[in-house]
Amino acid sequence: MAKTGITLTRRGLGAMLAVGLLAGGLAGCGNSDTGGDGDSGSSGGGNGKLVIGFSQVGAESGWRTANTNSIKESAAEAGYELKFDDAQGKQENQIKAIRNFIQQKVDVIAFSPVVESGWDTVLKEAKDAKIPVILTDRAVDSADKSLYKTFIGSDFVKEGRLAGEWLVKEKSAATGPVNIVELQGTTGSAPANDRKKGFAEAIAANPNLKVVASQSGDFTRAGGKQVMEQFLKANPKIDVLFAHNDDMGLGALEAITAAGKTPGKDITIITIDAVKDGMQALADGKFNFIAECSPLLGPQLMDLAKKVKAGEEVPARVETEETTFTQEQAKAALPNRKY
Ligand code: GZL
Repeated sequence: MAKTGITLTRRGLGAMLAVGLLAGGLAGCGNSDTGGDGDSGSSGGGNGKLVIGFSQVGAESGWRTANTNSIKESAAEAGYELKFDDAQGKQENQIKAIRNFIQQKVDVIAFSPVVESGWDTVLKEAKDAKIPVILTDRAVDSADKSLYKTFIGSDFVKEGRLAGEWLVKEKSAATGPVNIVELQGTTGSAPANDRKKGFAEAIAANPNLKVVASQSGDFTRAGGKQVMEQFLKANPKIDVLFAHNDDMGLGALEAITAAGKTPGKDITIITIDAVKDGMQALADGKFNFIAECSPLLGPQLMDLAKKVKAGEEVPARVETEETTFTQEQAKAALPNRKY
């Protein structure tokens, strides 16, 4: 995905936000209802609070739960009214929610698009209603960049590339074919498309590395287990599993052990996210490498919502700072993990 605008780190924005929240909090400290799930109260400037309509993908993974918590907690801390909708993984539910937010005349609309395509019509309706839109976590493929103010989230191509680069090093001594199976995220979603792309580009450096099977497990544990069972039946020799998120990797662990194989040893496992359960599997030696994808977008979202509502200039893209973990690094990091 082409990057435009300035990339601000989470840390830099965090400091700016702290000052903003303190000022906002003092001003709004008289409100008992500080930003929970706004299911009442007039929208817009009704009670003087900034009103954000947020459409969330669903609750498919540990990452998503942590992302939802971050957004709800940050709205409460900022004293904003949050109208939160869980789309249960369905684009039509997100479109409906966005139309509801438009009718309710919220101040800002933010959402994590479940898939990349099919948003232009509803985003045009928001633009015509003069309600600014912020993309969080996942991107859209709209050619018209004026349909939203900014994107906050990760570089998924980089996450896939980091996973592939680690594998190239890990298997540099291999003299024969290294068979890889890939559990893709939700079909059509930006993280699935981009992680697949980044990983494929990186492993091209070692011709022994071959993706012999690739299928969506929809970012869920159940999906990861079910598809891994099929991979194990159809592929006698599997050396590596690349899962687009921890949850599918955790589901695959059950299938791998049920097939009498030792995860982390018979099959090298690489995932993305670094949620607590994934980091525990890594520390326990069941996973081998994780590329982090931070779900803690709440503070940045609140800061940007305040700015777009005030008509201030914001960067076209705000990227989160992330890292990677080996088994040893996971053991050291686990005690302080926030999610
Ligand atoms: C990535 C996010 C993905 C996570 C999955 O930013 O959209 O969706 O990697 C989640 O765990 O389901």
